[in-house]
Amino acid sequence: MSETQGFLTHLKQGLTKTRNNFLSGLENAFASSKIDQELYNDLEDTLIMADVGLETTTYLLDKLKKTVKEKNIIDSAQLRPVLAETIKNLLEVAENQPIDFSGTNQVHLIIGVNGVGKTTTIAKLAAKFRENKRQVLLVAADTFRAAATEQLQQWGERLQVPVIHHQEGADPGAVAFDGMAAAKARKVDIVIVDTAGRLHTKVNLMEELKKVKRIILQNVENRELQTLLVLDATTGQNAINQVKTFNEAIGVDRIAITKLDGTAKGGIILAIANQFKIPISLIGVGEKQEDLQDFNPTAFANALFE
Ligand SMILES: Nc1nc2c(ncn2[C@@H]2O[C@H](COP(=O)(O)OP(=O)(O)O)[C@@H](O)[C@H]2O)c(=O)[nH]1
Ligand SMILES: [Mg+2]
Repeated sequence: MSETQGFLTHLKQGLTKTRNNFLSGLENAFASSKIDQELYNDLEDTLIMADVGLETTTYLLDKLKKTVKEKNIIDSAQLRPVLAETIKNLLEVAENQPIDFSGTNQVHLIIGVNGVGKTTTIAKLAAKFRENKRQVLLVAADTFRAAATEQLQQWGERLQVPVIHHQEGADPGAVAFDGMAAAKARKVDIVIVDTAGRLHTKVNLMEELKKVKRIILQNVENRELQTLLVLDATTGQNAINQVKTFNEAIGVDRIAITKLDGTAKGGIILAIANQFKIPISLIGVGEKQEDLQDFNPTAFANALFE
């Protein structure tokens, strides 16, 4: 099997739940060859069920109806590829901006609420940089729970990557400061900063993250700071609010969507692409390292329909 085929098979497997749901909905909608209101209603239900959201579902259906008119389509079988193409075009709007795993001078600030998969994603990222012989430094700025630092340290040991950390409860800004100083002293290529994500003190969290970002920027030198927001696909429409909140407070350069393997509602990715135009760079389709993939709109759309 070629590398591309392997990638596609893996993506399809990861999207099994979403795909099965989506395909059975489509089968139902396209059961009759007639293009009528019932078909549009069924399509609407299918998209809403997949967590595409009302706004984006309406957008997609409007596009479809327009194409049906323009191209004078009368058979529902002809509509299916049009839907696939429309979804692909929508996903391309969130033009993916892949992380340059063979690059240098990068600082990645990883943000997102608790449990979305930040630390796991960091480990996967670090492994990919290591594969490209990049020197990586991890910074444990999630000081809220001791377990968070321990988790990152374990990954550091496994991947043979140094981890800068302080005690539980320490100031995350101070950890970030030490992290940047260590990066300079050790001349590492890539710095990845883990952060806390507890939600019950949202205002404090945002203030804390702003401070971490400020301190990184003050010590960034010739490195480029890039903020990656991690979202959990299983949280559904709430992910939309998370993008809004984090983007307004911190600014988000890239989005990673994890746990697409664990949900039938992978359509959330369409809602995010349509509503924010922030590049979706990475998707997580499982817990293993190879389960973190560069997001490819065409492959994703194909994986949904095939
Ligand atoms: N199924 C699945 N689980 C994931 C994925 N990414 C992360 N997880 C799991 O989600 C849980 C929380 O991850 P963690 O990285 O600790 O989240 P954090 O609190 O944001 O740092 C862990 O059990 C991970 O193994 C994914 O893409 N798929
Ligand atoms: Mg964590």
